Amino acid sequence: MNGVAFRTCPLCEATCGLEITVKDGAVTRIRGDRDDVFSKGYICPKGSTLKQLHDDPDRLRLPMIKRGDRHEVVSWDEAWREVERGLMGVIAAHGREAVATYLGNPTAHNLSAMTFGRVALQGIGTKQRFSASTVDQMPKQVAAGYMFGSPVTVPVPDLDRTTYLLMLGANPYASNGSLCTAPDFPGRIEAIRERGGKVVVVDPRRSRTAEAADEWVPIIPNGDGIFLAAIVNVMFAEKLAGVGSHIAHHVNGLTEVEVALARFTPEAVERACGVDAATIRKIAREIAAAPSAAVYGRIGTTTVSFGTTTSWLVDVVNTISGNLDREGGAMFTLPVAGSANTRGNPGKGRGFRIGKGHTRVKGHPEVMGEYPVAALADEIATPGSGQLRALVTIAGNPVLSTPNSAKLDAALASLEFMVSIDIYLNETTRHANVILPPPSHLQRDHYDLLLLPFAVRNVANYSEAVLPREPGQWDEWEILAKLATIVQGAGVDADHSIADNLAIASMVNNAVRDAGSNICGRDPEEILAELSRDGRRGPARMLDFMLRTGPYGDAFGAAPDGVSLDMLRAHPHGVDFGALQPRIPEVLRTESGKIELAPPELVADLDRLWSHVEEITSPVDGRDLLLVGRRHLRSNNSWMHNIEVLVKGKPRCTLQMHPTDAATRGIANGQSVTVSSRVGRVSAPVEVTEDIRPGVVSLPHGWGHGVAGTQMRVAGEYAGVNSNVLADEDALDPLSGTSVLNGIPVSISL
Ligand SMILES: Nc1nc2c(c(=O)[nH]1)N[C@H]1C(S)=C(S)[C@@H](COP(=O)(O)OP(=O)(O)OC[C@H]3O[C@@H](n4cnc5c(=O)[nH]c(N)nc54)[C@H](O)[C@@H]3O)O[C@H]1N2
Ligand SMILES: Nc1nc2c(c(=O)[nH]1)N[C@H]1C(S)=C(S)[C@@H](COP(=O)(O)OP(=O)(O)OC[C@H]3O[C@@H](n4cnc5c(=O)[nH]c(N)nc54)[C@H](O)[C@@H]3O)O[C@H]1N2
Ligand code: SF4
Ligand SMILES: [Mo]
Repeated sequence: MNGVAFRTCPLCEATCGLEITVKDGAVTRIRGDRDDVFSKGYICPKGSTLKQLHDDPDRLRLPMIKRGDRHEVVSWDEAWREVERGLMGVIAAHGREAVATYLGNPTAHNLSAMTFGRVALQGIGTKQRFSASTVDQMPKQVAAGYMFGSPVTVPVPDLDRTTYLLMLGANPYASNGSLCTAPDFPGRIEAIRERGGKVVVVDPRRSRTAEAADEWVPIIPNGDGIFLAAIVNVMFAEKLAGVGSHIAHHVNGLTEVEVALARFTPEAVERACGVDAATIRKIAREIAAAPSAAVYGRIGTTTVSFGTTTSWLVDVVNTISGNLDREGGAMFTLPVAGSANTRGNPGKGRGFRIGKGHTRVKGHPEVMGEYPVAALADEIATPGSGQLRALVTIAGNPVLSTPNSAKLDAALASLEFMVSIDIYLNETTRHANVILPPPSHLQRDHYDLLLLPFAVRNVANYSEAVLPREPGQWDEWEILAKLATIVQGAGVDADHSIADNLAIASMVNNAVRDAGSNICGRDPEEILAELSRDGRRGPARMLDFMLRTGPYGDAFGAAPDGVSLDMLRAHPHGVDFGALQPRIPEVLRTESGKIELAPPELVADLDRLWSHVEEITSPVDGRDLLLVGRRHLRSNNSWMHNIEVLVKGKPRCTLQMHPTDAATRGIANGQSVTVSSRVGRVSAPVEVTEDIRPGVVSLPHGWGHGVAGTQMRVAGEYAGVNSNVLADEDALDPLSGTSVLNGIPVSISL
């Protein structure tokens, strides 16, 4: 094929449009698509490396089976037979609850996984589900669930219209943003300042984002909860609080919040959060006085022990400052392909609960149908009834991404059977009996089903595969459907399109019976026939259904100008449905039909939060420093380190340390030191820098390559160390099961 193709970058949450030139079947150039309705030509250094990723000789093209301590390439047929033997063997001997699943981050950027991941999980039929959510955003989802009734109803800062942005624990100059889909996030921040607004960044490190802001507030790690509690306190005490007439009738619990936070005065919390009372008061007054303001918290506020309560307080400040659901404040996207908050009864629902089950060994509650990944190693390694014997990983590398990695690494080695759907033989998949590789990112269709619902504009963008699949290569949805078919006991020869047909039929049947659907009462057969015309199947068929029944959908003819997959195909640069619009009360799914500003589960956590105020910040057993993480623009969690152009140059896996901390310990720049926590130790070179708060050190995650049995040559040359060897699997936010990955007590030895 020759020509130019347009495609959304699937690597991070920014969803940039790419312009890809193809000559004689090979990609010759990738640059930003200037006509993309959302990204307008913006691209970061990772976007153009989709070509290198596609060409990477280490990227798996064929399945592998582990024989002894080596992986050998096998045919798909052989791989499927081994999957059946292994998984059905474990199920026959120990039942379905002996099989665990782990879904990694790239599933969120993958149309196949977003549509057929569920099909695979239902096929496996286990409640032992784990994912990267509990080392990431789960606290935001739990807080949103309690406040707004659905865990997908997370408000996003209205970046393009706000006049004041308070950002905590996020570094979009490196990450390009998260749970706030905004291509060229840095440019959007700069625009706030250009139009006379103000940007304040709260972070123990002077990140690139902090550098670009008007003000850097160097907080003590895990201090954000009490810092925000004090901001709320000031707003009430100084009579600055007011939810605004636009939502006043839709808020429960305003007085309860005021009372519950009465003790969190700036003077009470300043020592524990490291931000002086005067600064806290000033920021509270600035937010209240700003024509519009948005508070936004991310990884540094969620992967801490008060993640959920902090995420709640972010939106309490947004609400009581009158900025929730209004232009320039914190708003709700209206997703084109629909979501849980566009379905069902507008304005009312069943609310949100956790704890439908508990983990066997340590009793952690279920949250959103899964258990904390921090519990996975114990559940595998602890003998007894209910012990996990098999694991299926889909696009995940938990050995580098999750706490007490050394323990998990050992536990994976003890499994009876493991299957990984992955493109690399890496630190995690080296334990897999079978690895099933999906096609490369350029060989698949794309739509950001999970990320566009958190975008700062209402947009839709569908892209078709740029390169064809190699003969015999299974698409990722087919791998997932086949896995579901096999694990349901249908045998390796059964046709996986049965799983596809059943799944779409069930979606259609539910919609025609749903009073809130735009196809309620229609003939399901007619809808199915229309969807399947021209042989359409798989994720494209499901996406077409979601678009047409979504808030802008064509309702299968009832709204002829509405959206369908064909309509998006005719718009390769995407379709922009405009800036965010107010959605309260329609977006709410609480039982009361109101915003619950003081959910009992969160108010109850305030005693624990208060104990943090009183805690003397003295060293724990000599561990006198707090470790935090960081990201780099040219990196992507653990898995893009095999691309030379991204990893070459100065080593990035360094331990950042303030000059005072280095001097008191006699440490020179570049010197290698040992970092120890309760659970492990690693050695890393020190990078002495003023850009970090004294008492805090920073090591990035996702490194620690070059392990025996992996096949990632470049990553092995830039191995670095695995920071999650230091993360404690027992340190969790109890409300969401999310691990403490920031603010880990550590000590340094030479
Ligand atoms: N200390 C510390 N730890 C952290 C974090 C932190 O900030 N600090 N961040 C946490 C966060 S936010 C996250 S999201 C997690 C990530 O945790 P994980 O999702 O477990 O890890 P990733 O590094 O994203 O690994 C992705 C895996 O998917 C594979 N892959 C890539 N693309 C595809 C694809 O299209 N299909 C398939 N099947 N496989 C694919 C890669 O080869 C790799 O094995 O890490 C968490 N861990
Ligand atoms: N280049 C690149 N982009 C990525 C990724 C990547 O690995 N590389 N990963 C993607 C993923 S999966 C995610 S979830 C997003 C994450 O996106 P972000 O949330 O923006 O994550 P980070 O860039 O790690 O920024 C987190 C910041 O929190 C600070 N911090 C640490 N502890 C605390 C604390 O207690 N309080 C406060 N206030 N700050 C603290 C850290 O110093 C750091 O600057 O990025 C995504 N984009
Ligand atoms: S910012 Fe994210 S979406 Fe945009 S080009 Fe870079 S990796 Fe791709
Ligand atoms: Mo993440």
